[in-house]
Amino acid sequence: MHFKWPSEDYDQQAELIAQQLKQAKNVFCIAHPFSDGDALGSQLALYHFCKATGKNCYCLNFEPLPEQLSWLEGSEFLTDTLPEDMDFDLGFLMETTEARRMGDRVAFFERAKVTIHLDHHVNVTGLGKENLIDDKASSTCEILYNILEKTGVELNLQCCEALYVGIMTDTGNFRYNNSTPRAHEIVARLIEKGLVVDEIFKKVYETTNYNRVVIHGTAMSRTARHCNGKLVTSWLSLDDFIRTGSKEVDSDGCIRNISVIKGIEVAILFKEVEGGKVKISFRSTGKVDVMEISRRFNGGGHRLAAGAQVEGNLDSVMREVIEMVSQTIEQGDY
Ligand SMILES: [Mn+2]
Repeated sequence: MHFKWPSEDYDQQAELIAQQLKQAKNVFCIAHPFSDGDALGSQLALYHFCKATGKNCYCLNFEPLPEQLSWLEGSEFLTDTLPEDMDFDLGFLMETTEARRMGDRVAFFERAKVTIHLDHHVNVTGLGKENLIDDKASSTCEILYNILEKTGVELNLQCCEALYVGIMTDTGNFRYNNSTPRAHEIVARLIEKGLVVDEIFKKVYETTNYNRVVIHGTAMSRTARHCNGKLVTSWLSLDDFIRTGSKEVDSDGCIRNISVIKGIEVAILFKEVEGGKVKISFRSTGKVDVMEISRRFNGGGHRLAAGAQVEGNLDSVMREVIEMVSQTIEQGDY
């Protein structure tokens, strides 16, 4: 079941989860692999809330954090195991569209007496005993805020900061159309608690490294046009990452650089990753439903931003995807 804020159903569900959280003693949370601001923000906000209210909270995370996020307080307590002898009252699954994307980490979810799934993606099946999924929410952090608000507990600065980073990054700095009145309302409350927003902005967006600039430049220099300029693409190979000494997280945001070209409908970035696989990121400027396209490659996401990961070599994957998307655009089949 999906919930839409504001409604009585939403309110009741948020209240129910808030009560369960208040009563819980031992809590853990998992989010999707390769944390973004919303995945990590929602985990750490829950952590700070639990810590402040005398609960144990374990934030499971299995990959290195991007530098732009690793400064968030609580990041140092991320873990990849749960204590064997602990009974967990609640296990949260944040920001996860489907179990398949979670791999082995789904096994952790079974350790909790009650599981709770929070998410804001489209067409997400609730994987928890309790779910609060609202595809109109700006972010998972917004949904978590709505729950924490119901507890009546005053949120501390670290919790507010984590929630703010989630909402800020998922709304593209309050520019995308998910920057709803509710998102702004929540952010206003968070700022009231004393957040220094320009410092947060600088840490997230203006702390870059040389490798990042070089890998972005590499992707930009390979921008190619197809379909009379309605489709633009670029690519990065494993060799590019090795040659420039950059990691995959350094290429985050590359697709934004190429999707700002006037007149395009779709932008695609192909990234070769370990294990003979290619990661594909899709962006639409409005007309084309790229979530629908990514589904054809077993991916998912949102209507305007989606992704997939497929097996195959970079050249052949690129050829196949570009041809398919070109046909979709030419046929006006979207
Ligand atoms: Mn999100």
